[in-house]
Amino acid sequence: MTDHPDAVATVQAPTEHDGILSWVAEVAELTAPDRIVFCDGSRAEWDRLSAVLVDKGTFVPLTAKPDSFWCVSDPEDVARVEDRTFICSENRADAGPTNNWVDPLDMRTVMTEHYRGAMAGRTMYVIAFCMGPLDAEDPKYGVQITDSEYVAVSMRIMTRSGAQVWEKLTAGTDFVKCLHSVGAPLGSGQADVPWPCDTTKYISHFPESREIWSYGSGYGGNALLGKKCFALRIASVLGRDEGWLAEHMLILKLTSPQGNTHYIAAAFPSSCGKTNLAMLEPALEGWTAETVGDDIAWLRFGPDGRLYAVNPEAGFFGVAPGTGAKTNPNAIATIEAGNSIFTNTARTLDGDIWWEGLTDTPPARLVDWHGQEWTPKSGTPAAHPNSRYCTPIEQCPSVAPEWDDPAGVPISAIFFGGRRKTTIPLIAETFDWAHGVFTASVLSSETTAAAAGQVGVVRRDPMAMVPFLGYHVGDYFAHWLSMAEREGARLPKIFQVNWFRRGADGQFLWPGFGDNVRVLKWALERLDGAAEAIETPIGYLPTADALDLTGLDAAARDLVRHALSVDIDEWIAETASIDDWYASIGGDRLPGTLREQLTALKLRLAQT
Ligand code: GTP
Ligand code: SPV
Ligand code: MN
Repeated sequence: MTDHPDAVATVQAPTEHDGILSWVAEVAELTAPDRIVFCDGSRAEWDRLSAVLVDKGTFVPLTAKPDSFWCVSDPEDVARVEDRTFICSENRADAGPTNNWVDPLDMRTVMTEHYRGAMAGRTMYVIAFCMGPLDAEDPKYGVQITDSEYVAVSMRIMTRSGAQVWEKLTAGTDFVKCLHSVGAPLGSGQADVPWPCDTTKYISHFPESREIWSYGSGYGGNALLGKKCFALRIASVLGRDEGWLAEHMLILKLTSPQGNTHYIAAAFPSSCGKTNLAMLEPALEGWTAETVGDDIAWLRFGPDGRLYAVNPEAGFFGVAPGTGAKTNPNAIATIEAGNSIFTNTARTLDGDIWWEGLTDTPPARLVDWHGQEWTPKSGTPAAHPNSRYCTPIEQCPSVAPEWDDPAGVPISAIFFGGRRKTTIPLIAETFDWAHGVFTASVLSSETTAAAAGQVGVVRRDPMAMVPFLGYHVGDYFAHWLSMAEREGARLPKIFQVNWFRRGADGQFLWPGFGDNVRVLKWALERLDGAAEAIETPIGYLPTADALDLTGLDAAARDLVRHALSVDIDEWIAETASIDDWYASIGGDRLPGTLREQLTALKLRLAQT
């Protein structure tokens, strides 16, 4: 224990790490908080901070679930802000064409003025956290400074944090500096608002110095800096430099009726089905699915040349709408256990939460995500489409015992998917690693409410990572391709999937959710060549009979045939759009292998 004097107050810091203490003092001097609290991550602290949030009117305690709270954000602070997210690399070229870039010195200058006095009237919390298991060989630590109690309690759910981490963060230990302010200083005597934030927002990353500066937002992906900012944007740079991959992927353990276990990883863009697949209840008898992670995977080579996946997080920050007892019973059971925060869902009058898809029919009266009275006649969604639940992974009934294993789990297959009404079939197996990387590099999806901006517009989202890359997308592709050059590498097979293809009537062609196990079953059978496939220009697809459709009726089976079809004209149009995408990356950074893959695809399509 060290008595650390600084400009603001004398605080008992639970560390003697000079780098942390001097940084905390420097930030306190700049942001001028009333007091500094070093978080210990205890239950008592959770109780204390949630009581503060209830007092402020941010949290409404739920009586229907233990230790759980409902809150609504500022209506302008409901999602990630991609146009305000910056990769401030020393050289503009290193951020690449998919990121916003500002010179790091200019960004520091501008943001320093925003931070000046920004914590006045507030408490500054210092949160030590670790992304991934605490006893990992090379644990990745972060320290987040924030002036938001909401962020502090959410970080306690989403990361390994508190006393256990302070203990490990001994003098000289590396950590990522994560600075966050909601940007809403309080004058003396000024009352706080339930959701303080600023209209100006910056989510800035300094990849060379491994720092994150976030200002103006309280929303998850903008404010819980361990998640997208650290575990994806900064970690992608660490992975590039250290020979591993930080990916927007779920991790799932699947066991067949014969007792064969495989671990798979799957990358889908935001709000495109990762959490639901990570928790699926298999529709096929005898299959077991267990959850290792639902949003982020760190993939490293093991001594046997296989890729091992670790979930760097400790909680779920899941999309609420569409989550119900039929679609995702494991998510429902996880939140029923309590200790959860619900943001921008609706609330019932008897102390519970509700959202579209939780039940078939809504309650007669609700408080909606604007805090207004709502009835089914209101004509507006009761919950925001990007409303979220924040809940501990350990409460999930389907959690795999190895979810916290520092060695990770060996990945047999990787799935890339998006939300596409047309073109992309239910499943296709890629020909080899290079073709798999090509397929992932041209992944596309309709935009969702997870990010501010237009919803439903098709965009390229390579590896579902376009909003989360800390460096040049062309270099990232080269890094993916280089995995195959590692001596002794035994890489997973790569598949492409699309749960969201629609018929002429606008209805989904595939039932999705628990039925997705049928598709995974075929893919796993392909690993040892047991399942039937036909070769198409885009990859190997299941024959009509190769998918196990036991229990689906004739009408559903008909739709599956459509979901599996490869429409050559649609694909020729797709390759034209891929030309534009690749042109935007630029010839000097796009690996030649991928350009050759595109040429080969065009040739196969022309010959069909
Ligand atoms: P992020 O947390 O934003 O990264 O999203 P995610 O990829 O984890 O998406 P999630 O599983 O939360 O699903 C988003 C939405 O898609 C929810 O409304 C789900 O109900 C819906 N969804 C998920 N899986 C399926 C599926 O197989 N079929 C259909 N039709 N909808 C699905
Ligand atoms: C996503 O948008 O992909 C999320 C939610 O998983 S957030 O953490 O807010 O980015
Ligand atoms: Mn995500």
